Amino acid sequence: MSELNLPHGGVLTERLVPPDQAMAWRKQKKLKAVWPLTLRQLCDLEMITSGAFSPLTGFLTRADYDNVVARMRLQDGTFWPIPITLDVSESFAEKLALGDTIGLADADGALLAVLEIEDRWQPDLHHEAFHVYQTRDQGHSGVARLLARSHATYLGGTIHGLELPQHFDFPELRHTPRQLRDLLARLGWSRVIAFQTRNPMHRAHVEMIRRAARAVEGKILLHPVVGETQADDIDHYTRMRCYEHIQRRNVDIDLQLSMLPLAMRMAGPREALLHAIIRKNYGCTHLIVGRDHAGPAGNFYPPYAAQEAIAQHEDELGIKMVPFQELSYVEELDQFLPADELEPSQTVLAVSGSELRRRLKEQLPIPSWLSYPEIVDELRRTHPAREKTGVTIFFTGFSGAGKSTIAKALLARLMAMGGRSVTLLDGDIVRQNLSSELGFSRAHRDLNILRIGFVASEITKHGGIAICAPIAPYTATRRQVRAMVETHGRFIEVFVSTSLELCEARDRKGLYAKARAGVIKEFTGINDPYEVPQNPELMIDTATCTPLEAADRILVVLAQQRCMNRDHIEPSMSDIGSNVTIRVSLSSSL
Ligand code: PPS
Repeated sequence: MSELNLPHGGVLTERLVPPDQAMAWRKQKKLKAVWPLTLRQLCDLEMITSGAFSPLTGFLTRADYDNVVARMRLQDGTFWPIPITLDVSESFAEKLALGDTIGLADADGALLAVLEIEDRWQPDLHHEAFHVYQTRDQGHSGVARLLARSHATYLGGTIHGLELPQHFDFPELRHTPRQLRDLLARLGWSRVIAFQTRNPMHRAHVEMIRRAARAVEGKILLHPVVGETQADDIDHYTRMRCYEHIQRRNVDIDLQLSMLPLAMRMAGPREALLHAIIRKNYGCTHLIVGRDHAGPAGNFYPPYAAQEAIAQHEDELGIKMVPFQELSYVEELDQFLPADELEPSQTVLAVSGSELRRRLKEQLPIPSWLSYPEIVDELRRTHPAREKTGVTIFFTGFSGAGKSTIAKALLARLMAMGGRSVTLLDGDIVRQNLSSELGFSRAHRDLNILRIGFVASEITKHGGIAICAPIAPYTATRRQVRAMVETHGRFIEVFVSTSLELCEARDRKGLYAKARAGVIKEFTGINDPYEVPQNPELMIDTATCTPLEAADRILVVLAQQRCMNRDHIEPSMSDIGSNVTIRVSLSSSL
């Protein structure tokens, strides 16, 4: 163990208390409140408790936070690039005083740690974004998360860990820093090169670790991030199977695989610095840093900004960087080379990440030089053909606009085509079952829509078709549902734009008359708001088309978006005018 790198700050600050103390904390009544941790916070807590975030002993206090944001240092001068904070709702924070102790629980309510509250403050999140991410642009996924999804109050203080979060996935590949250090020591490794990744690995990555191992005569720690990553990243189960294939394929490389429960911020250079500190805490002596290390989609940082940041702080960090340029495949040599080793006469082949994803989705061939067949097979298993991808068709509009009627017509069309499971979550049906205890206040409407969104996203995840037909009057809630569903498949928002006047004139349920008479309060359009969708995939006014015509227009959009096979819908894919008639081929399945 002594030959491995020392932890950042000199010692591992593991925070787990002995089992008898943990039991005492669980039984004692002094806890002021219990905060249910978000996934991000759960990851951060695990990193603090295990010592992976050494020398942190808890969530940052205000002085540490201010220093870290402004100059990448804790108050005592220790280098630390990213604020690790606990954000809680104002209503939760209001109940607390400095000096109180609160519990921190996982989603099942299991108490994982207690926090002694030393500080409580309202952070300036825009200031934090500007310094940590170098932008306030919400096109940056980390910034969007910080600004749109953080709670308003930060709590700072010391953590006492009662237990580490339970993981049932690949438990043999999950190590605390101490466990990994012990393992590396048993292997007799002293020069250990960490490879950070949140993606599947292909042949270029293998070339990279091979070159790194050769260059510094070290062994490889394959250290994939399996905490919170980007919403559209490939799930870590698939990735882990891919990494295991890499290991089996390359037995000549000394390679240890271990999972890292980090929540990534996609903060580019600052995040790369954090990655270096974490790997140091696990005993590594080197870290591979490639192009765009820890950068989000959208070119927010120059391609080699992370390398420059690490180079600048390498001495103080005490871990060495193995920098890499992008590797390109040279056809004549059947080999990957960095840009500075390429000859102008050579044929360089490249497939971008997005092109690879497209090929997987469209079931197109993946060149053998790019990856190994078993990795392509794994990825194909998790990228079903687009026509088999789950989809949610989400209607929104006034009561009586025609949502349910079109939804039923669409259901009938889809069922007639066969081959897919279709579920209708109609507003009224949901109100009778899933949301029977809810009324029509904003809070209750939001809850109702989020429940529908949850069920729809599960259906979508499993490759089904969910048709939802609530009023869903609020833009922000509809957006939340879209985000939930798009993690797993497609989301088609259909705004049934039938005018309020027509809905009221129809008044099929007699509800408008009651609302006008004041018998029904908070009735959408009469005495409650409806926020018109800005960018729906489709707008349908039932004043100008029949339910079956409307259903057919949706089918065309589904086909255009490749949620179903074009061959099954005929004839015109381009004409989505209100008069379009589409013949559905009954013999074929989706
Ligand atoms: S929401 O806002 O999305 O939660 O509403 P939703 O669940 O879709 O409403 C379902 C049906 O409830 C009837 N109803 C009302 N609608 C709006 N406002 C008030 N106050 C209200 N009270 C009862 C109405 O018939 C809705 O069904 P649809 O199918 O839209 O007519």
